[in-house]
Amino acid sequence: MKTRAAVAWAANQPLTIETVDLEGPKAGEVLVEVMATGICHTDAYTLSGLDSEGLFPAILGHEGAGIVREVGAGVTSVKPGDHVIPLYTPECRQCKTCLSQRSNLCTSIRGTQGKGVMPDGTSRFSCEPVGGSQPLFHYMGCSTFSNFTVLPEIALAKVREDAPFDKICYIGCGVTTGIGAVIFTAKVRPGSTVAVFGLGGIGLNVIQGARMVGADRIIGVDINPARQEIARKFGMTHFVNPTEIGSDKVVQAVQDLTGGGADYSFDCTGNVTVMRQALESCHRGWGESIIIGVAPAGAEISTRPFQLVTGRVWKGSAFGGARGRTDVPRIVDWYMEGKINIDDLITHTMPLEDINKGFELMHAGESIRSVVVY
Ligand code: NAD
Ligand code: AHE
Ligand code: ZN
Repeated sequence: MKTRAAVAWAANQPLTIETVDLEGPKAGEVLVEVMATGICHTDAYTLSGLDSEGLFPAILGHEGAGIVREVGAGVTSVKPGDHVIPLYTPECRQCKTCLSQRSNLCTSIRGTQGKGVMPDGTSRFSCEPVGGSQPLFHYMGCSTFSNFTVLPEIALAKVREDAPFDKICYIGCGVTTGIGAVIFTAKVRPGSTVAVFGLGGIGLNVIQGARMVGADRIIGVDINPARQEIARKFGMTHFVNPTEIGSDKVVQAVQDLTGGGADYSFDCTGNVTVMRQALESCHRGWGESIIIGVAPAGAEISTRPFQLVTGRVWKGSAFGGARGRTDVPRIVDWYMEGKINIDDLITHTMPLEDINKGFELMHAGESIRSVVVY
């Protein structure tokens, strides 16, 4: 079949809208009509050429919601008409990691996913830009910047049908990543102090997660002063702007506001200097710092080992530690029950033709989340 898609032909080039050929689902695969997709900073990161797994030409996008249109042989967990959220972290429930119940990092298809192909090693997408059909790479196993896409069955969370696609697409990455990092990864306790570095599409969800679990003080750190107002609305109690006080004063500022250091901190910037600040802002003896931000290929983190010897813990979180097929439908329920606020974080919506505008708004710090509605 043919589908409309935004194609990333090369790093740092605007996406172009193309009519793309899409092969139908093979065994264990599902054809999904994507109804809406968010634009996450990770899409911009890969488009920038700094992703060590970045491949071109590709169809980016990993934060979608849509409807199952066709299933391949042997598919049993979804059927045509079901509403679904694509999962870049699938849940096969059979691999060593899934069975361990100790991590959400399902390994069953991670190898081929990182190579931009389906589990059988081939792509379902191709395009003829200048004559001659050329395969296009899938992205994070999702490619939601295409109106139709094909995914493995294990990479789909079935969700309730009354939930609006243009809002719940954000649960496909940002909402789950932020709230999940609080609930599943850090397991933040009521009454805790929390410091959140980077108040964008992820950090604001960390803040609302921290408020949900009853954190006492929630410190937000961002170089964009415009983030203060919306962060307070989501539960931030104190704001630190590194540009105003000097970035070398940030650690002390968080320690002063938390009686010696935060119980938990979260990096939501992808900047390794900020990751160090987040760790060192934690309380001696027990503070835990969670890295959510994705850093450029080759970047490394550092700190004095004494920071860890004296009890601070450094860990990371992918997709908020959520098990997609199990947890994502629950998070959709939380939204529908009014327990979490998604609407106020979606600051812009646009048709696919304007997708590059969504990237521009992100880079200018003007949007929290842009959503493309097909
Ligand atoms: P975003 O662009 O919406 O937000 C980033 C925020 O960080 C902005 O508000 C920006 O002003 C702020 N910032 C930048 N430099 C800063 C600094 N030096 N100090 C303080 N604040 C600073 O991006 P996002 O969509 O929220 O994504 C944030 C990061 O999380 C990205 O690196 C993204 O790739 C990553 N991410 C990781 C996962 C995961 O599963 N681990 C999932 C989604 C996104
Ligand atoms: N290809 C990247 C990996 C970047 C990364 O860490 N991705 C996160 C999700 S970001 C969503 O916005 C993730 O899930 N990581 C675990 C995994 O298995 O990829 C790189 O840097 O090489
Ligand atoms: Zn993302």
